[in-house]
Amino acid sequence: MKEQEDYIIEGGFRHNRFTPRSFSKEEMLTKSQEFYEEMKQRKSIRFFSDEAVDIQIIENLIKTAGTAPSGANKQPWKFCVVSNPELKKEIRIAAEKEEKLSYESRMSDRWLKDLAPLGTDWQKPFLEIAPYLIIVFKENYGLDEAGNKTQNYYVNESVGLAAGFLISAIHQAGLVTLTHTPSPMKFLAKILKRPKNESPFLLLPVGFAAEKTFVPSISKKPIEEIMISYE
Ligand code: IYR
Repeated sequence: MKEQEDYIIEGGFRHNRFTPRSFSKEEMLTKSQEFYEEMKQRKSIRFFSDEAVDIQIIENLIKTAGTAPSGANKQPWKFCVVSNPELKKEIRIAAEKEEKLSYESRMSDRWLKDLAPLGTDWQKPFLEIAPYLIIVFKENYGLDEAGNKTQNYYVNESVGLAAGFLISAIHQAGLVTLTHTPSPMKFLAKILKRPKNESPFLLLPVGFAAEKTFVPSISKKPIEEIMISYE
């Protein structure tokens, strides 16, 4: 019997043999159903407990986010993991300053009305209470060792995908989060001393929900509304 090659060379570049995972039709149906059942339990949580979380879990979550696809595999993301209480406090103060202005004068009446069912306001105590804040940064361009600019591609799409992987991993690990976007959020780059090629993308407090947490009674659109079939 001829040995299968582990890799080939295509256009001068190595391509490794891909070993597909193989499941029966029944297993695939069960797995897809179970994954859906698991993911539909995910809720955005705004009330956190201060219970500690093992940093190894956080590292696994970020490794998972780092497996996301990205334009030309540039992986134009950075994940700042903040557990330092002084830094968390500084972030809370800066975020609440912007959010207060937004809620009181920058957001339209229509926007405030759309947000009403979520029960949000400018106060963000979770920024100090959650054991970790993961601040996702996008790299608008890269910098090589010599400090020269390199090109990144589809940066928003790529970082959005990585953030989706991260949120799914957080949920799968039994933790909770909130996709928080203080606006404007330039203060995060300053507080965290990020280089000029990076801008803040999303802030995720990560931890456990506070005891007796309530979440908005909102629902997701049914399949008929989101899937359009072309047979
Ligand atoms: N950034 C604000 C406001 C806000 C905006 C949207 I759109 C939301 O879905 C939720 C909140 C805040 O974090 O409160």
